[in-house]
Amino acid sequence: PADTTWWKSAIFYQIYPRSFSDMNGDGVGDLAGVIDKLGYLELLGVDAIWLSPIMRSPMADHGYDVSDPRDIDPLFGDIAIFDELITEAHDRDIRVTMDLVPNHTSDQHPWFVAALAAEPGSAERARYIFRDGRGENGDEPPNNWHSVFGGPAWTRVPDPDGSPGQWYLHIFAAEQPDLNWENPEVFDDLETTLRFWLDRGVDGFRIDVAHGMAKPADLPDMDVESAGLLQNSDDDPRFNNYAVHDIHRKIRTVLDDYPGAANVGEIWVDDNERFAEYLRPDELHLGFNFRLAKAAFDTKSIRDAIENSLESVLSVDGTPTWTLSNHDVEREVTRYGRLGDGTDGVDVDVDLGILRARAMLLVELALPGTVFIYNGAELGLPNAELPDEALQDPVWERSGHTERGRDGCRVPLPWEGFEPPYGFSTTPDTWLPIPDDWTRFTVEAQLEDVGSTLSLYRQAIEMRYQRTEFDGDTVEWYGAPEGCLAFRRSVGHLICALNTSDVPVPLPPGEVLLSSYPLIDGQLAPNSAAWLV
Ligand code: TEU
Repeated sequence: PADTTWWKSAIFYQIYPRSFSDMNGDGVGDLAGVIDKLGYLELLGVDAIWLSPIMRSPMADHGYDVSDPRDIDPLFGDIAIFDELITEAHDRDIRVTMDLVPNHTSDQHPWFVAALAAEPGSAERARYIFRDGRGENGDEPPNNWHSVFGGPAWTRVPDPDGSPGQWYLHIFAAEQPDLNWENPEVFDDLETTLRFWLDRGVDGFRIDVAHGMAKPADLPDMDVESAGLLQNSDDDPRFNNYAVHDIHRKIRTVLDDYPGAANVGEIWVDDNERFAEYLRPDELHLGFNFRLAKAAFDTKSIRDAIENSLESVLSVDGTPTWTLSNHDVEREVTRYGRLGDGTDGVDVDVDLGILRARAMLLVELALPGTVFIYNGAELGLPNAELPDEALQDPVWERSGHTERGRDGCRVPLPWEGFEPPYGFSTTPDTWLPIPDDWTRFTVEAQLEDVGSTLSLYRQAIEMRYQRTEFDGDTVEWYGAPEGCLAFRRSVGHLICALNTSDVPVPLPPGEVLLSSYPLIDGQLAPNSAAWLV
């Protein structure tokens, strides 16, 4: 706790609790499983964990639909085991941050249950966003907003007397009604939640949809053409409304009562200046930046992502963050291994994807700032191909089975052995099936193999050069051959070179510390990266 700026250069490890480690044999990961694997996380060398939601939830969106924000869902454990996790993690110098979902609640949250039972215009309804419908009988949604998961962002509910009534807003699934952040009760309750967990020793939060929350009072139609189904347009009225900054300032005043606690916001905002606004000194400590995760494996995309990320935070003295994947996106191995259009029957070359993901981990860990590693990335896991009947993500249902959703990156982790469930659980009946050819991805197999992706992660994390406070350190670019990039940290002086071309290329001058693939006659191999000093 003495070190209040640890988050400026930390390596966070994102745990998707359902899929990390299952100790009670129900096929779903739990907090006892996290405690059991703390030794592994220490070996990996991470500074902090971020737990995807573990609060009480009916699990319509696997915990991103919270029905009691101040309790642990029984699927994962209870408050006592959570307290034990905090103590044991802190004993190992691992900080614990948790996901917080302030944009919406579950439809089973007592507030929403009360809202449905109450009259339109009541105080109960004023905690959510209820509106009359358009059209003659109010049977059309109040505006044209889409749910991010597909379909309209509005659902109609009956009045208490049973007659057709108002509509409520849900930017995500219908089971996730959006809160009305104009209502002071909403912040007061969030403050109680923040203090509840901070008082137990939590080191901060990952704030879900941190660019959401505030909605424009008149709820204007969105431009469906330009916004599409995703919320990445900076003009999308569903997101990035200016009043959201007041909310972040209020949250910050609470955090400031707990020195060393830090928040990272999920901010899908492309514009550099608008992104930077979230990182002003009285708002969020950190903001997720998805540029690297969205960049293709080519040097122009990667360099643009790095430059934009740096530019957007350095203007406000903020800390850059880097992430290659999370529980919402396709795993990097699959992204980078994607070949043409799949018409020849093979659309992903997993081995190629692994080579490239190994190269990118060296790029990511060479950059100044904070890194977020999604569980399983350190094993080089690809997305799993799942049969239709296994799919659970609400995206699958809501999109009318046109989008397969995010289950493929959420499959339980393989720990040991030669067949599913690979030590994840005692039951083979895991919540999502684990592919039966994952023996080479297990922790056990990779710990023993110095050439494994896990070993590369461990070496890179241990060697990561500038682990001191981020103090304006940035990157200086070198001229590099076609298909390559190379940069040097201005303070740390670590050099990183990446070759995305299909021929070996000369390295910048320096002593090679680490490479993602053996050098070829002293040159950097295709699809590889190296660190030098
Ligand atoms: O994600 C918000 C978000 O921006 C996602 O909609 C993202 O664009 C999408 O998943 C891509 O398919 C957060 C959580 O990370 C996600 O898991 C939740 O489902 C969502 O909020 C709702 O709480």
